[in-house]
Amino acid sequence: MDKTIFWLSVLLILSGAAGIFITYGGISRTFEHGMQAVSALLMLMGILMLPGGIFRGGPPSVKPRQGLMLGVAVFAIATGLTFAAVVGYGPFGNLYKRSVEIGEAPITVHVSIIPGSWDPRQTENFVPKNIRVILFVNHTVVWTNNEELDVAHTVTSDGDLFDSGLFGKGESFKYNFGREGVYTYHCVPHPWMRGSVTVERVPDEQVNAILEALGVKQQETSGG
Ligand SMILES: [Cu+2]
Repeated sequence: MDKTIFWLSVLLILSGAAGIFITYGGISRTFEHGMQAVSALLMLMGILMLPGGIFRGGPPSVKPRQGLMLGVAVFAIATGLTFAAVVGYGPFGNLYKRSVEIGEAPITVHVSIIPGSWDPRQTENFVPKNIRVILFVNHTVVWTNNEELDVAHTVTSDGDLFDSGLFGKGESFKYNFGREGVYTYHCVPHPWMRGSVTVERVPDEQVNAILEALGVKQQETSGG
């Protein structure tokens, strides 16, 4: 076992983990993308170096009991961190909340809640029903209640991501989608009213090309 390589790789993994923790914790947002990339790289280097440190010059000479305890400790920490990330606990909470922090897109997409949507026989309610948007191009969606009668609707995410609450005739609800994915939604008082938003992410150059082609003035894409 090579102690220098071992501790260096542990240091790399820890600093990488710290970097990822900090960016996901929303402490530093300015350098978010760069910092995540660097942190992930540090962590990867550490993980790749670790076996070299442990097995260099023969198998590790830890006593069975010590080795077992070390193994259990490392496993427990890794499991804990993974679990925290999956459920969005603590600093990982922002992993899921980031969708609402993105700000408005250069282009707004409109979905109409057409007259008679309150009636189950009206199968077209959210129009268009299934839409695709691109991050930083048109991730801002506005739903407008175009009922002729005084009927309120909601735009409620199936996955607890967004909920307009009831909004009446002539009113609208706006949401900025901040992460790629498929988001299905419904209306609470009229559960047969269903729709979906598919959010896609394309490389920055492509975003610029699309905006240029559409003649839209570009906005600052990084949050601040
Ligand atoms: Cu409704």
